[in-house]
Amino acid sequence: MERPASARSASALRGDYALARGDYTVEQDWGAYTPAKHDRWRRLHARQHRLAERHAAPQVLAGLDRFDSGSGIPDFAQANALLRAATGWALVAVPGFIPDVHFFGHLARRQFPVTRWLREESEFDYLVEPDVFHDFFGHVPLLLDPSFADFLQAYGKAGERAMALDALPMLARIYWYTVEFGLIDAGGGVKAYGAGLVSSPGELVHATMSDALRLPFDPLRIMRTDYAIDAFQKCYFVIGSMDELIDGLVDLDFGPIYEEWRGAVPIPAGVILDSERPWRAGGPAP
Ligand code: HBI
Ligand code: FE
Repeated sequence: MERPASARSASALRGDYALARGDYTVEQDWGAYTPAKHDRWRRLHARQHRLAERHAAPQVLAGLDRFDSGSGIPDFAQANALLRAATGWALVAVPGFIPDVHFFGHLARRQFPVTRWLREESEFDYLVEPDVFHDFFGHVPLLLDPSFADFLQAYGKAGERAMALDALPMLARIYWYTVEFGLIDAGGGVKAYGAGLVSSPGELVHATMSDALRLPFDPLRIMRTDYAIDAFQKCYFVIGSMDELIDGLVDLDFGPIYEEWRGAVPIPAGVILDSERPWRAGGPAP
């Protein structure tokens, strides 16, 4: 099985793709995780959960509590029993990054690809490629939220269309600034729902507590905005409710947007346009 060219990490991919099926799924092989791996998971989970209690969105915390996965690397089959009953989603184990066409295809069928390997001790604080901790602690809890679950499937379906229109980079920005680095402020202050924030000790605090540039959620603005993959984000986008994601996506007519903007130079991350006001607690600045 050839290894997919990863969209995000310069280094060669590290998962074992030899046993991957045609859709890039593999067995999780939960029995193969060593006590040392489960111990590392417990330490990662304990540290991150303490930060998540203060800085993650309530929907994320509710999902973390329902999966209750602090005692060791979770068995995806057990997680799926809860997940299928709640929102019809199921986790599929993958060796790591998989080609866009397969990734979108899984999301369109309410299947979330979760990397099966856990980071090394030397990567405790940061790694470029998503591992099982990033995916399960960062992404999976929100799959229990019905509105987010609907959005993510709609995103998967939109991805298949974006590929046909050669506009994948624009749609990938939506994933990046919401599913990976999204912020929500339902009135009680800015909290993180994006997995890249929820699973990161440093950026979770930075995104919610620093004077970072935060802008109101705007799908077209996001599709025109560049991003960096190996540093803290230079800007974040804030929704007021989870419904904004699905509402913002289902009403978009991507065809004309792609036609107009596909070849445009992206807006550099961190730039604020003349017509824009940063997000302030309680809504966009006056
Ligand atoms: N594969 N396993 C995995 N996890 C991802 O988050 C992922 C991927 N392939 C492609 C991809 N993300 C991005 O290109 C998304 O924007 C689609
Ligand atoms: Fe991710």
